Amino acid sequence: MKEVVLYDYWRSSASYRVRIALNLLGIDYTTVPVNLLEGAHRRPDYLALNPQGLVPTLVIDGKTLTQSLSIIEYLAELRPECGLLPSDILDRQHVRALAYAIAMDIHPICNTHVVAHLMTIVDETDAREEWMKHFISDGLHRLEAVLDKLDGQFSFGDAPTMADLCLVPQVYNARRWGVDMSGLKRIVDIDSRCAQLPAFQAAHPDRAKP
Ligand SMILES: N[C@@H](CCC(=O)N[C@@H](CS)C(=O)NCC(=O)O)C(=O)O
Repeated sequence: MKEVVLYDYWRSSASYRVRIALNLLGIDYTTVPVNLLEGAHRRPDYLALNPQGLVPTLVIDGKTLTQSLSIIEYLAELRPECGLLPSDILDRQHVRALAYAIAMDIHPICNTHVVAHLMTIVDETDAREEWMKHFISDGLHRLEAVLDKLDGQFSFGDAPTMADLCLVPQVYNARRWGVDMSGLKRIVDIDSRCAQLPAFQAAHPDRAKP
């Protein structure tokens, strides 16, 4: 396999998802930090790679891949035995639904450029914190209600799937913004189970920080 390169930002949850996936699959990769705070994702060299100007971007097998979930699905299809997506079509739908509840319902409204725009149209200095806390907490409580109906050690079943790859970074983010996690027992339990696994540990922002 040619060199695998992940363009990421240490605190980006979409990048964190892909780091966990690569670690779980045992794929060696090097990272190129794209500093969102310095606007590196809007510079021409990065836009040439990822015209959306978002992280992550993965270069693998000589191909340039964008969008964290489609990258994870690519890896899952490349290595079906890894179990990131279940083999059963209905189980796969359930895993995608859990992953999308985070990646499509919570994450986009809490993205850097969204909240940066909010701060240009409101006067309250604490609007950013309020916004993040509100939408992350609301989204996680809805997800908790779904997870409560499912058994298993992880989000879906007894091994990590794409759903956990989305959950763990979102929980990291929730804690960072001071979301009260007390009503989210199932989520907290799954997160601490994942935290025991080396693939999740190695992907943690504290380890990814340049
Ligand atoms: N749907 C995309 C979202 C990627 C995304 O929004 N990444 C964030 C970091 S987590 C980003 O690049 N934000 C830059 C910005 O908002 O300007 C994916 O899953 O890859």
